[in-house]
Amino acid sequence: MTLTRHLSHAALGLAGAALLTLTASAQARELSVSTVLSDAFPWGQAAEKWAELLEERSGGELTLRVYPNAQLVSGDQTREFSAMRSGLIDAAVGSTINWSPQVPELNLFSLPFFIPDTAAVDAVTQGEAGELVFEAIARRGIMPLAWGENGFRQISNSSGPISAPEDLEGLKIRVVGSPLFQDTFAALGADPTQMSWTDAQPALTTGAVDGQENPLSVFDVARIDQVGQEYLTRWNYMNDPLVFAVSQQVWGSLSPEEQTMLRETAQEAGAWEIAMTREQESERLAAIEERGVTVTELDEAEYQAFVEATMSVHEKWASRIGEDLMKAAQSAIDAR
Ligand code: X2X
Repeated sequence: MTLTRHLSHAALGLAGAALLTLTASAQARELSVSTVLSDAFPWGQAAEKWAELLEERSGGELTLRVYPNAQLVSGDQTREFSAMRSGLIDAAVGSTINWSPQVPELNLFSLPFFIPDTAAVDAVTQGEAGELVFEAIARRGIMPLAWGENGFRQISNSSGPISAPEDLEGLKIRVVGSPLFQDTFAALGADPTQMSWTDAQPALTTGAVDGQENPLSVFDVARIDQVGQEYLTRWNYMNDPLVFAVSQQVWGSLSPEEQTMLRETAQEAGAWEIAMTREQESERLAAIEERGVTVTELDEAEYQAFVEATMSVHEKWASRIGEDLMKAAQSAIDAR
């Protein structure tokens, strides 16, 4: 065999391999999934779990690629929902807070001191209220598939313990870019300032803000204690559920089998992540205390003072959330 023939055989082999790869990738489909937090956090792990389960279940025919740190929206987490709707992002595991500017019903979860414990969270998400919330998301062009959980949000700051609304007086608090938070912290006498998570860490480091609020897992993993946040109050003022979702364009392009796989794997990943987040709560608290953070717990009277100070937020937001949804949520909480 001459050298030229050798070469052309080799070239043919390569072309053949390239062709095979092309055919395989034409059949297999990869969807982009946006998250705000990476897989160092339960939130990012939830998305990775979803990807892992789906790859396995579909035999690699339908896969997910996770893009953390809200990178598909240049860090602007409150644009994630719109980006999914416009087709820039296929799917997301997103926070109810970050999507609430586009889906006002999601403000239900951000109402201060409304959903007080995990039993109440489950009663709301797993019942009629949860269905109404999913319908509200679906009406805006996104197919919701399952619930996850970022967790109960606790307040921290650099200046002193917080056990009464007066302790928040004048404190500059970084809040998420959702208008309800502005109202809650203004009602408490603080000075709220909206910014993305990407901007929050430098703002805490430089002291541009005095405090922030996030679940224990975020405080722990992001080492918020290292940016001067020495005081943390466990006030469970709101829970931040996550929603696994996919754009309706993408949903409509999937076969019924693929739709079932996508939904079931999201539900499994969500249940797995919720259980893990809740189980880890006490270790996280211990780790945070060990690092020298002063943790404040509220007694019943102290808690009530916060409830009363923020009642105006409920009055203002109930109609935007919707009366039927408010009623469904309230009766689920009462019956838990
Ligand atoms: O920005 C935050 O505080 C975070 C990471 O918890 C959310 O995306 C809601």
